[in-house]
Amino acid sequence: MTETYTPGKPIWCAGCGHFGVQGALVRALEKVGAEPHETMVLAGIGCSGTIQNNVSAYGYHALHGRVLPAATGVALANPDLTVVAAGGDGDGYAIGMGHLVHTFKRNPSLTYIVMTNETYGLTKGQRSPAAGPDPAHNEGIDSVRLGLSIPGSSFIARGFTRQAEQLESLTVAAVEHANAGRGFAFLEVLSPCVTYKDLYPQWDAAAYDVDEDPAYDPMDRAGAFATCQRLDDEDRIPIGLIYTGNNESMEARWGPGDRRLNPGGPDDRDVLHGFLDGMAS
Ligand SMILES: Cc1ncc(C[n+]2csc(CCOP(=O)(O)OP(=O)(O)O)c2C)c(N)n1
Ligand code: SF4
Ligand SMILES: [Mg+2]
Repeated sequence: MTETYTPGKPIWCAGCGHFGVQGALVRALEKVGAEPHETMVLAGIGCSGTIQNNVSAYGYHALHGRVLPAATGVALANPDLTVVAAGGDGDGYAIGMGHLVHTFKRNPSLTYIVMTNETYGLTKGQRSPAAGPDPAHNEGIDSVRLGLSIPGSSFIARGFTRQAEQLESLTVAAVEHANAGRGFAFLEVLSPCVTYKDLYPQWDAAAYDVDEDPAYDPMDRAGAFATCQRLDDEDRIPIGLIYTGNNESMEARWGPGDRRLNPGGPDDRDVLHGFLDGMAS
């Protein structure tokens, strides 16, 4: 299938940050050696969600906010696939937020890239949860600190489309983390919507690169949280590898071949087959 599939052309406005996210992802997949037939890109709705049309891989356009449960199912069903979920901050931090919290907690081995632009680009510029309620202040949801506060999380990074080389390295690190079976690799990307909310000037001024700070230790969860909190108080935004740890992944916890959501309960594959048999009869 992937041999005959020609990736689509992006439908994004000229200058949209999502081009940079896609470029970094395509280069990262090449670098880690993820072949198209061994890769699946799943995406949410929104301008960002169309990314799965444009990458040479298996693709899935999820229901609004539901990309993470779909991606978790794919990763569990075929652990040999490189699984990349992607979407916007509206998709991931509003209707999809419950799934993000529980995916941090469960720690399945897949990559999730969130293109944050503080707006709903596709539906013409409503405020996203990352923007917060008050346009004058940066009081939006910070998913980096959210992830740090959940003990099961194992990889948290933030890139910026203005920093293309770093974004590519972070994308490689995220995919490698997931492909090594080390758990959920969360990569938020500051990806401005130049049409409805051009944050390039503000984010250029506010970005603080923790990768360049020799005193910053990405293995120290509490230290990472304290640094992110302090930077936020100073109206700065940390970018770089924020946290990496060695928490057990979901599939390692479940054990090979065990697909039961309720330990001791029926195998979910039997439940599914029973359901399908019932539908067919
Ligand atoms: C169930 C449902 N509710 C609402 C919508 C309308 N809708 C389309 S895109 C979108 C938000 C997109 O914002 P974001 O995820 O941030 O992506 P962006 O366009 O900014 O890249 C919404 C609410 C929808 N498609 N489906
Ligand atoms: S509306 Fe905004 S997010 Fe959507 S393609 Fe245009 S610049 Fe990008
Ligand atoms: Mg958005």
